[in-house]
Amino acid sequence: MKIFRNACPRNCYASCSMLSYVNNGKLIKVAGDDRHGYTKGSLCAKGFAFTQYVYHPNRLKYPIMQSPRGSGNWNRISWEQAYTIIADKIIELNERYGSNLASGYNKFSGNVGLLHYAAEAMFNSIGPHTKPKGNLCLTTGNEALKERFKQYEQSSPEDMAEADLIVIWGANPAVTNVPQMKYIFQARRAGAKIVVIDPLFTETAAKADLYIQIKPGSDGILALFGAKCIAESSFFDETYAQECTNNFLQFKRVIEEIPHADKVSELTGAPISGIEELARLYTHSASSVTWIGFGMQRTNTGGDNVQAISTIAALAGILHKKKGRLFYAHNDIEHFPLHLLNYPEQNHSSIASSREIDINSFAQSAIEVTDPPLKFLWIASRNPFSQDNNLQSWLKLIQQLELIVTVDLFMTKTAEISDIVLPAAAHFEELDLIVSYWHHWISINEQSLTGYFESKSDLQITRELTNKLNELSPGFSTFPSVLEPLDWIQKELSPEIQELYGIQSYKDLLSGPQKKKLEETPSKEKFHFYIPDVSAFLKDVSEQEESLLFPFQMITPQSLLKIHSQYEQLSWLTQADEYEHDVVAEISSFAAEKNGLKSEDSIEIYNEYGWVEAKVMVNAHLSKYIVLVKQGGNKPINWIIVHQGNDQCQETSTHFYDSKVNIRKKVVSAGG
Ligand SMILES: Nc1nc2c(c(=O)[nH]1)N[C@H]1C(S)=C(S)[C@@H](COP(=O)(O)OP(=O)(O)OC[C@H]3O[C@@H](n4cnc5c(=O)[nH]c(N)nc54)[C@H](O)[C@@H]3O)O[C@H]1N2
Ligand SMILES: Nc1nc2c(c(=O)[nH]1)N[C@H]1C(S)=C(S)[C@@H](COP(=O)(O)OP(=O)(O)OC[C@H]3O[C@@H](n4cnc5c(=O)[nH]c(N)nc54)[C@H](O)[C@@H]3O)O[C@H]1N2
Ligand code: SF4
Ligand SMILES: [Mo]
Repeated sequence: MKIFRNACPRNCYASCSMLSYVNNGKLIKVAGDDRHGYTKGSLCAKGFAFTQYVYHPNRLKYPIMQSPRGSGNWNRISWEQAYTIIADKIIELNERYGSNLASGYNKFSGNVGLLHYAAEAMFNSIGPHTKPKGNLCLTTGNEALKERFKQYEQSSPEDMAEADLIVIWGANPAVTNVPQMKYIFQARRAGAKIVVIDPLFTETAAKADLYIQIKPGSDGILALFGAKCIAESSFFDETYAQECTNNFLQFKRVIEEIPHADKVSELTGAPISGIEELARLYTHSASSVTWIGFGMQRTNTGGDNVQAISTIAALAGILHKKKGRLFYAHNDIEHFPLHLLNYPEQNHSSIASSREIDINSFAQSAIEVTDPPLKFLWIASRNPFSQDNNLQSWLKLIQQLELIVTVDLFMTKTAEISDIVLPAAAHFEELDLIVSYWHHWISINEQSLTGYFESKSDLQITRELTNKLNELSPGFSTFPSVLEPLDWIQKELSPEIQELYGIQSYKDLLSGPQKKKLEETPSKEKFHFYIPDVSAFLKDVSEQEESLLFPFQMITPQSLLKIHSQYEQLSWLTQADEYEHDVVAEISSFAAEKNGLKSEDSIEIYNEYGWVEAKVMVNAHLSKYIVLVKQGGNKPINWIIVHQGNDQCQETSTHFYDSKVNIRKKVVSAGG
């Protein structure tokens, strides 16, 4: 039996490191790694289910091709055939249009390892092409925090255990960040109060001392009210506040306009007692934590709300001489050279650079670009036909594409509409480096298994495709395909990174993950207060009031036993037939009564983009404004979700929760 050190490569806060137990080349067990100072040996159920994931009967074994597209008429092809078809197409498009702009890719978060930027490197190596720009998870919040702090530095989430108050705005760690819960419980055992502010009574809310059910998108006004209470408290030291910030006096003038608790209650739907208790807890806390979740910034008003919440966090911090902390996410990954992501683009004689398309409106924008139109799409680490918004535009996009290649481990909704599907390696089958966006630990992911049938790592696929391109058209790609995975790892562990993590080589990571050296006091910069136009802000919140046509806001949050569309075919985690089940629409008792519905009734959830059939589940905890639906499944709800963007053309995350819908009973025809 051999034991290897791996790291979970999912787009998950925890980036757990794990041990894989391999006997005669077979993975027999996965365990948490107790050398990881943050996860301390824990894994979630998805981590433990990797032994089933790796050998799942639905895992893709060989390159396959279908004709015609979408027919399900798949045939096995060799890697050599696959590379030849793909390289021929890229080269032919280049000859047709005089550049590679007609070739492009869409990639996101299937595997977040640093060596998974191989596709980006390969495309850069062939010169200007079409690529996605942005991040659909967390950009809105990131941009908002950049306005408040020039450089937002997040302290160790392990320190949450020492807080006396933890206020969680729109995050659901009991589902999305399981290892963090032990620090929250530790704080609670030592007497801390836990507050959860969320439109849904989540698994995290169920563990809280105070739960505030809020109307989606109205956090800002609640936060500003709390900020006013802190600033007006008798303990508050204004002189110190002026020293720590650069526009406190300007902010003080805004405070006058912030309404009283009764108006805040009317606008947010939160009870006055809850609002006052929140303000009291913040005012009396000596070491508060304010946690801004990704969930609460998935709307058009999300950015403003993040700014308002960072204000209450800053004031709480100032009140107790910098002892209050703010958590969102960090960008430690940007310390790394990211040689693959930043691989220099090959020069083109007349085109300066690649064509960038906003990832939030990828398909819609891709159909709009012409000269040349997008004709070849490479999809990796991504399942847009389940997880993206605006799927009607995706349908149009695929009609214009001459070749779609998807690299994945399973036959996803996206693979189903592709021409060629290439089998990707699982993380045990490749070497990689994993950097979290939440804690500050780095983990190596050793290769513990040989490839599953003919699957290959994304990096290996890139290397081989590059060779084929250069064989057919010498000099087409500049990608150094001779470099091995370990060469890329060593390039990432530059002298600066070694210094930052206190290591001398990758070998140090083989004996355990390492933590980045953190500065003693993060956020040393002065806080710059958010100065909202309060009356416009209030108007925005009240205008969100009921639309008669689409009175419900549809929230489609993350699920405990899945990562987006992943793992939904694993019987260890879901009921075998759950994938095939109807969509379940949770509605409030109020909505059920008003629409004459009961649990198990068949309905349609609809809006201007279409409709999706669903089964009703009446949820007594649900607010009357909300319809709650899970992501993924065989009939993804994303068919009726469209990101509207914002008027200011700012960089944002996708506004998945700005989705207004209505419901209607499904009419069953006489024939049944
Ligand atoms: N098990 C599991 N874990 C995951 C993932 C997964 O799919 N499954 N995905 C990972 C990824 S990629 C991400 S981005 C993170 C997301 O992590 P989280 O942000 O924790 O998760 P979400 O489910 O997006 O949203 C959290 C909460 O925000 C609430 N919310 C929505 N709108 C508002 C609002 O206006 N105000 C307030 N106060 N709350 C609001 C929702 O009701 C929801 O309960 O999770 C990561 N972890
Ligand atoms: N309705 C709704 N939609 C949402 C959200 C929401 O809250 N509501 N959340 C959004 C968020 S925050 C996110 S992050 C996105 C996630 O969007 P996606 O990243 O598209 O979602 P996943 O379902 O995780 O799909 C990743 C795919 O990558 C594959 N994969 C895994 N490992 C590898 C690998 O090593 N190589 C290759 N080539 N493929 C691999 C997986 O099998 C899977 O099919 O979903 C978004 N969509
Ligand atoms: S999904 Fe998240 S919590 Fe679960 S094992 Fe992976 S990193 Fe850890
Ligand atoms: Mo995400």
